[in-house]
Amino acid sequence: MRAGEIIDRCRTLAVLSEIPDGLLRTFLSPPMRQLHGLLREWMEAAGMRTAIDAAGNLRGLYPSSAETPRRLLIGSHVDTVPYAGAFDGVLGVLLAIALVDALGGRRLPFSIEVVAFSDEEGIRFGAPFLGSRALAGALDAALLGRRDADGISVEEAIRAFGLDPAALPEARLSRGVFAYIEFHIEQGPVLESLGLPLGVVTSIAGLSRLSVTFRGQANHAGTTPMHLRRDALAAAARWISLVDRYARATPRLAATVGALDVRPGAANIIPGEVRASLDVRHPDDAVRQRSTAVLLDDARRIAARCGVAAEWQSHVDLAATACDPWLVAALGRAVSAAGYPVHRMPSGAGHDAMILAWRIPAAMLFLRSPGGISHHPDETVHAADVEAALAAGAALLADLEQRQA
Ligand code: HGY
Ligand code: MN
Ligand code: MN
Repeated sequence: MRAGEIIDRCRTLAVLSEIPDGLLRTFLSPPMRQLHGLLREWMEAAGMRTAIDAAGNLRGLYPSSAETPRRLLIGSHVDTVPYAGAFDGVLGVLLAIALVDALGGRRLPFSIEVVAFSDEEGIRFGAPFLGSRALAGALDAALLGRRDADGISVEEAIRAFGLDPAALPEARLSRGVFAYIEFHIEQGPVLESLGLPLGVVTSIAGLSRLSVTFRGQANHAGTTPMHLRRDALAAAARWISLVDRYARATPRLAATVGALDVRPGAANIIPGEVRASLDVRHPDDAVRQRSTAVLLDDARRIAARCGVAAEWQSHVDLAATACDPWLVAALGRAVSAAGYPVHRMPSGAGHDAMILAWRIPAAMLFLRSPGGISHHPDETVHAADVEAALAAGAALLADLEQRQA
């Protein structure tokens, strides 16, 4: 399968959306069923047996040449952020299917399992990595009890999709899985700035995600004098500009307020309550934790000055993750064997690989992001870079085959 067909498949999947004016596909939403239908077809055409596990992950198994539990896992996620591009996540699944397809029925001394994770972005339930957590045995009761905007819990969503939460233990990684590889777009400007097609990921930045709520007093916008107001949005706005200033002054820190929910939300009412998201990333966990604590302390201090209250809830606190050194070296060898320059680099974005790394060796190969843009409809890839990733992936399989034969 050539790069053009892989890109076409990504664009075919990109129309399977919950919204009419862009791409949004969340955990076990209706478009996910259509996506499973297409991916199963493509997986089965490549010689895989397919199944959907209790967490909604679609899994394709390409058997090995002999009776062995040894298995290589290759995958990525198929859910998206709102108004997403066509490649974040799905490209990794389609590259995995193409690598199996390229074997043309030839069996390796290990089986290959391709996995399309049901939820990595965490958009529906505010908690990311639900799919890969199921493989790691970490989709716990607290997560299963989280509710979406309609009050539906994760567990109820699983049942509504026709799956059985009681079968979650069967979704766990099988005993013989020896490694996880994820192909993914870089989602940033580095490879493009260096003029490189591929990047071998050495580590993944740690990730904190919280919601910060400012509570003041809704009141009439025309009759309430400025000095008598307890304006939740005015306080939040002061804090948000401080988040931006603090992050710009802290090397390698990324801090983002990406979502604001303003209540009651009318032009002639002083905002009584504002719920702000806070996303903090850094390669060093101590810096990330300290920065998060400073920003929350600032929220409380600014709120007090504005006569409002501030409180917060943590949703994600994931440690920075080192990719497996042996796999990083093997990916480097494969990229070189495929005839491309080897560039090692950290990942600022979070990925399912950081969850799989709790249980098995995990590593990633990045493809250049033209324009350095992602989580945006303009996200794209070069066909030549998809060809490069296919060649490197085939070289990796050959290397693993030789070492295990
Ligand atoms: O947010 C992230 O880093 C990833 O896109 N889920
Ligand atoms: Mn993403
Ligand atoms: Mn992604």
